[in-house]
Amino acid sequence: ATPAQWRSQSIYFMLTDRFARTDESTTASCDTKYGKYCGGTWKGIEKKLDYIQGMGFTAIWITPITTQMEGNTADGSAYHGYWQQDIYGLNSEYGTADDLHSLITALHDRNMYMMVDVVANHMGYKGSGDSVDYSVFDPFDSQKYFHDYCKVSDYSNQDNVQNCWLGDSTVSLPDLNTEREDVKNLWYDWVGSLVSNYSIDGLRVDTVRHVQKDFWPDFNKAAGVYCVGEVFDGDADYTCPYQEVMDGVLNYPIYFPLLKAFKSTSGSMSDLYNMINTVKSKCSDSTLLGNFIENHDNPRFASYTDDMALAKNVAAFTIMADGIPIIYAGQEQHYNGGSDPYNREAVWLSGYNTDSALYKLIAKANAIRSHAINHDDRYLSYKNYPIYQDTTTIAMRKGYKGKQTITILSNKGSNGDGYDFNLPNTGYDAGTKLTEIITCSSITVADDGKVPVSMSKGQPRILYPSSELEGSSLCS
Ligand code: ABC
Repeated sequence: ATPAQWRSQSIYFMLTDRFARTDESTTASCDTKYGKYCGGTWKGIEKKLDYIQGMGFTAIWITPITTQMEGNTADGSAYHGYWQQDIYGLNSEYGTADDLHSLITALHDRNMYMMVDVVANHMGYKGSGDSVDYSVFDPFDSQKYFHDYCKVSDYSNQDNVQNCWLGDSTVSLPDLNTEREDVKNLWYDWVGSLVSNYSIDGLRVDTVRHVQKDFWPDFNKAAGVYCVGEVFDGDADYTCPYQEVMDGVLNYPIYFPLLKAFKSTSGSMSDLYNMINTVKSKCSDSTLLGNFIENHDNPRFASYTDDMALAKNVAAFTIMADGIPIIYAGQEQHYNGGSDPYNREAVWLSGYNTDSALYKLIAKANAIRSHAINHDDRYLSYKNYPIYQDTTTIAMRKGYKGKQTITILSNKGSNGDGYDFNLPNTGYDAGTKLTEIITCSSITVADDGKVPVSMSKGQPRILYPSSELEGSSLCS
């Protein structure tokens, strides 16, 4: 699928090993601290597509599928999929090629997309960087394909970031010499075949900042589908330029101020307000970025605060702002694991509860977003912008006049006092009847054009013109 087709999607991201098992167990133990395989499979995912679609997701992103380093180490095993050794084989722990085909067919039958994670920067080796037996790798079976061993040690030095190795002395990540023509061509051929063999719709590309920029345009072209790259850096001046070499990047610039604004009841709204504008001006297309507040590399949101209202607000932001929403499996169950590996809890242990507060909030936000998209084909290209802030509130608008959504977020938290205020700059005409989507209450725009908003217990608010809701089951 193309970038334009991806723009309207909403992604549910999961570690294949941790989402669902073929036996559909909801009790199989999975102690994150050991870093071992817990038994999640592609068949398991296929059996739980109702659960995913029930939240309004239209796509899934799964962790890498290639054959991995075997065995266990002090750093755990390759259950996450980022320690590949044979790029042509599949990780048999997750199932067979038939299972993967079957999952993708099942997604396509539901008009959903499959995004697969790919790693071109490195392989994975059980042992230190100076002890690698290169013959275990397919196809990169000789030292000549790799950069000389040195450790990534200085993220302010781009040569060091690109030419040295990630990992540690227990599991090293031999860093491919992606300047070599043969290495480039092997990757471009590989990615084209992978996408066509499995009918993959999009790719999440790992460690993009660790490979020289000029490697990526041809990689993205060879893939022939939307690619979203991981550039783990909060500086928009650093991260946005990667959108010149790849369709999209994960929105790390927003991630940090978003987290800061909502992880406590005293976070800064102005940093977030400013970053929305910064990203819009520095990235070539903010509507093709991947928005998230959780992933497998960072502590869960609920590890900072167990406040449900704050968790709802960040989820609402992720879905209603510019870009493609990405929710990390387990976020909807308010999982609260800390840093890697504790943030990789098995989702089955939640019993796939569809009554959880966040499951329902995410479903609502995805539903109003989809409705707004289907209702106005220009909705997605309208760039979201912040229209209001005070010390605990931020509001933003997306969409052309008469069909815009207004999202109002608060970091007062569940114990926050109720307050009313008149929201300016929404663009709605005086007298317009609005529906507040979270509570399904009605509001009329005042004569002066301001919207009387009633905030309570730190809950988010999403406004939309009531007359435009026709054809939607929301609040009917
Ligand atoms: C883990 C732990 C190790 C532990 C080991 C057992 O397991 O990290 O401490 O010892 C995979 C596995 C991991 C495993 C690693 C290494 O491999 O999933 O469990 O490590 O063996 C991607 C994937 C990630 C994956 C890999 C490797 C890459 O999403 O799951 O990890 O294929 C860097 C990379 C980034 C990578 C990330 C984990 O590490 O750039 O690609 N993610 C700074 C740097 C970032 C750096 C980050 C974390 O630190 O700029 O480039 O990411 O090390 C902000 C700044 C940021 C800054 C942050 C910390 O602060 O703006 O720039 O990020 O303010």
